Amino acid sequence: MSPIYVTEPHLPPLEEFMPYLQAIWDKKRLTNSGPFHQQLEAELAAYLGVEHLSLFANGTLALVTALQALRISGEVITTPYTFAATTHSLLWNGIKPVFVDIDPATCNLDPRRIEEAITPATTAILPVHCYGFPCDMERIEQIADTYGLKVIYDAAHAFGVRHHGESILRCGDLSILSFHATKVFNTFEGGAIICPNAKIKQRIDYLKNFGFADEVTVVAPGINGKMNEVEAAMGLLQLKHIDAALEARAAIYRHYAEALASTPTLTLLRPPADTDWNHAYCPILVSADHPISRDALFDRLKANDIHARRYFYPLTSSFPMYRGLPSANPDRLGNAHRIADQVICLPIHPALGNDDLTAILDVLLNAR
Ligand code: T4K
Repeated sequence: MSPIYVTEPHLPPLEEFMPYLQAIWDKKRLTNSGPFHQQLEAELAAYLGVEHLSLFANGTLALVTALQALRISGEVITTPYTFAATTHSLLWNGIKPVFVDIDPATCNLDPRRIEEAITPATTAILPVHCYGFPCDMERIEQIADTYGLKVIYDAAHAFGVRHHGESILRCGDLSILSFHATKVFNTFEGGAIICPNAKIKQRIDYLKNFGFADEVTVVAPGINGKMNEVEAAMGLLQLKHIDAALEARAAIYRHYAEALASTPTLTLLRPPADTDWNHAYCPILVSADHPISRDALFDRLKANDIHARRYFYPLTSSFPMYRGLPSANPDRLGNAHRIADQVICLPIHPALGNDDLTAILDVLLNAR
């Protein structure tokens, strides 16, 4: 059998991509808000049910720019249970991350712990919809309103997720998406900032293009965060296939759920009730009384050429550049450490076949 990876990018048939490439070759428009870029911004906003979005070269530049756009400074409250990019985006803006523990039920920032972390230097909250599981947005935004804080959601995992029938991307001041190869919807590399109005989109569009407002006017110290035409074209093609890809993921998750139902020491994590989820990841927790440890199980899968991942271990608060912060003290982040020590993300992607699932479950359920 060939190796099985935690994910595999969904790629539409190559022949469907060729007409897009031909159009790019014909027009010689490669980047800087070309026609495919403009078309993808409009089609994605419509598909996701949001007002506006600004495309980016990747999710990390989208995060860095979102913080710039809202002029965030000082301290920002965030989760340690995330990918490096979330926390690093703060440091790249000279902002001090303040880690707050997670709710073990959702793996997301625990709103009950936010208020005690607020200081006079706090300007914003940067929660993550981890695995595409919606944060407790109502409570987070109540706190933000009370204390006059901005909220930027790292929604890198949350493409297309709805909660109570509404897109979760509409919440907070801004949200960012990632369209990396490993994501539900990919443009090879890519990302976006979801913007609630045209005014903020305009500022973000300036910021991602060096701060140019027109040929001779530079209004901000912007960066080069632009998505190119080949990536935008890939996004347009991916949109034609996304519903089938999401359905294939849901079917795989259901298969895992049925197979793991009678093994209480392997717990499948689930989104909160009334979530129209995207099955971006398939996280399970290996409890302490499981016959073998999480790491031994992870190694056993690897020995069988099944490359699961421990997203998100280690916590970003344990990285050398953050672990000296008072808020990175493991005693304050008990839930995050416990989940990071128990989690394995199982392979899930549209091309995963029944034979693959049988092989994965065979190792998972029989490893002693
Ligand atoms: N915020 C959050 C919460 C995020 O999770 C991320 C990214 C970001 C922000 C930043 O967004 P971007 O700037 O990346 O757009 C991966 C991804 O590189 C990263 O995008 C993602 N989160 C993170 C959770 O996962 P790695 O180090 O695990 O990637 P890698 O290369 O080990 O890939 C995992 C598996 O996927 C491979 O074993 C095989 C498969 N794969 C991967 C690639 C790149 C393929 O089959 N083809 C490919 O081209 O970080």
